[in-house]
Amino acid sequence: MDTRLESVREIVLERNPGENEFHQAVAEVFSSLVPVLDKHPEFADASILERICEPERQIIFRVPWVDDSGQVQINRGFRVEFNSALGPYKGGLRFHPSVYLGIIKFLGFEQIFKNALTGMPIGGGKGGADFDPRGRSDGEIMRFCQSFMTELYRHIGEYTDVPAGDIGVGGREIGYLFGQYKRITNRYESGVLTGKGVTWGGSLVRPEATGYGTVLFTQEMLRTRNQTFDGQRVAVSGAGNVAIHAIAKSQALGASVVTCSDSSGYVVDEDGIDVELLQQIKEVERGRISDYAERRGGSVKFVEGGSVWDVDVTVALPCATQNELDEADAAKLVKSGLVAVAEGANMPCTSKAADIFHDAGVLFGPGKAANAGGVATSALEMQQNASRDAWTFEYTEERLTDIMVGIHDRCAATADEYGKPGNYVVGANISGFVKVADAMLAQGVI
Ligand code: NDP
Ligand code: 2IT
Repeated sequence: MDTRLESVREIVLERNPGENEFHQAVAEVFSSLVPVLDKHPEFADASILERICEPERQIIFRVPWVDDSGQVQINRGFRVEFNSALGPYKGGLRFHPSVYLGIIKFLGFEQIFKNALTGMPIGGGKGGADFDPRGRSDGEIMRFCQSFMTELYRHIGEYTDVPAGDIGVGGREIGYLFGQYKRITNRYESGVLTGKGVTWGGSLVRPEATGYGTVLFTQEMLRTRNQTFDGQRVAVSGAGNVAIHAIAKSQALGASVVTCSDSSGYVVDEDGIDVELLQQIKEVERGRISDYAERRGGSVKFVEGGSVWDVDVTVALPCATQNELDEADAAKLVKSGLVAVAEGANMPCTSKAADIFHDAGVLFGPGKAANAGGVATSALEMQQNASRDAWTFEYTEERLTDIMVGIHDRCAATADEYGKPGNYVVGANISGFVKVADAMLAQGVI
């Protein structure tokens, strides 16, 4: 790595000990930036790299709540307001027991460049808690969300910071969070959160947007090789919001999706995943994919503890969590004839896995481009809230499609410009970074 980048990376490692996922996300972006610094020495002169790696504000707070047995529980809440060069901080909230500052900072850092790529006026932020929603009653979820918002409310606002969902935070949680914000502030400030219910300020297509967008981005990558989704054999990992809608859109475009997974294992369904049944089990009953295999019967197989990437496919869409696909998985997929990978999740492929895909000539769509449809549709929700309007499904999906095609084309053009044709990692990192860096330069040393 270049000495300018290496010295900043060392500062990041030293100042943020133990935050491995954050270090990984910084290294991934930096790996693309040498030609940018050569072309724009003014960025290094103004210490843009050092500044962009230091969040503008980091909030860590106690979240006390009472469980159904009357026991007091204490969790740790986070909101990292990373960069506001392009607009109010924007990014999801994750409730998962693995959450700590390093996870929230990796996600917030990614979000800066992802949001820039969408072309919408949104900065980057992320938050969450080390709360495990699994097995908790509806009442416990509500009390947790209310306690979380009792601190968070003072830091957010439609012109300041606009949270949304991520792992463990969906429509139900956004409802409880919004209710508490409204109660404390006495303001019906629709634009303070996105991912709201459609009857009270939410946008149509927001629930589908991340999964749909990932597939639309993949479709554009396939198009550059005169291929389509029709007839592809697809592996999707995860069984949550992103996975379910990635499965639905892949199927609508003629692909056969044969897998989904959760943290206990994966399912292989050679007839194609029954997405309605999966949605019923995951979103209504809040069950597990082992229930799916049981209910679907026939030749459907549930493999406990196994890796979903053991299944031979032509398209892989990792939609569960970070570092879920490593170099061994990548090598195996390449050997069995993989054509394309797109990251529905944030940083699901390790950097070595991504290198293997690139070396093998597999189309590779990095998360900050491929999963940007979710946050882009959140920005469309903010637009609807600001104009007190509600768009149709068709119109909103058309906007999402235009945005995903735009992100694809911008990444491809930037990769060409910097001499790396077909490298969407280089395209996404450079295109996102330059936009934010230009705005930071214009706004002075802040
Ligand atoms: P959900 O909570 O709806 O679903 C998460 C899924 O991933 C579940 O099937 C879960 O299984 C699995 N999973 C989570 N953590 C782990 C883990 N440590 N090991 C194995 N499996 C795991 O979340 P989303 O679908 O919203 O998010 C999935 C990914 O997409 C995340 O990386 C998120 O950051 C990213 N993303 C989400 C966006 C959105 O709009 N929601 C937008 C852009 C990216 P289990 O139930 O067993 O934990
Ligand atoms: O990672 C992401 O982009 C999200 N979880 C969505 C963020 C948002 O503000 O919609």
